[in-house]
Amino acid sequence: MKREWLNVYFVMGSPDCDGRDPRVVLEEAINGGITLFQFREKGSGAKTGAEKLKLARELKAICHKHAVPFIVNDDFELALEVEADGVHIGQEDTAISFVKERLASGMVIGVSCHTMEEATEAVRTGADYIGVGPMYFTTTKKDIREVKGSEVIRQIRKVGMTIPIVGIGGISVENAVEVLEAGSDGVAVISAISKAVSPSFAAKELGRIHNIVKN
Ligand code: FQP
Ligand code: MG
Repeated sequence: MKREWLNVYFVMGSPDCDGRDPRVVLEEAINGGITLFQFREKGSGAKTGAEKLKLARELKAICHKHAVPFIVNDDFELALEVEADGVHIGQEDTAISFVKERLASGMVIGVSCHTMEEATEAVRTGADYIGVGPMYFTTTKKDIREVKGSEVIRQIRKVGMTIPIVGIGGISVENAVEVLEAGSDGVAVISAISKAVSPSFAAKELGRIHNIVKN
């Protein structure tokens, strides 16, 4: 994968879209310049089974039409089935080693980390990138760990780890600069784009901020 994939990473499933069509929200986010998409069909009202599979295929098609890579959250079997570009795995999900053995060649594996120790272990076991969070308080995810802000990212960079990092959790245009300045390659957001009046404008703003900090 390219580090630049993480610049503006949009994570979303149908429950995050406030009743709007997730396909339309994704199209708008892509128009606004997102660089990576993760299908995270979770929470109340989330689709399962054949409906989840259908939505995954539709969202992947939209991504690929615009050359945006498509990642599946948690479910590596679904990722394989829809020929996703990768999978994102948390500390409470299937073990990285188990997932890595089963992925198709070239598929990316992202791993959630909350501490320096987890980051070190993720690198050792072959993660392609890590998602570090929660940066800030969020209501999108119910089972969050302690909020530590950008401190963990700063620590990881301080010891010289070069793995691609994306910050996640409560990130918005208000605090994205801090995350990027701490050493994150990009920002991952759910509601900042999915619940925005204009997902396209929200994505564009995050891209603009990324550009200012990193160039
Ligand atoms: N980082 C990222 C990424 N995506 C995620 N989904 C998470 C972290 C959180 O398993 P996890 O992963 O802790 O919770 P959940 O499966 O409920 O999302 F960096 F890719 F943006
Ligand atoms: Mg997970």
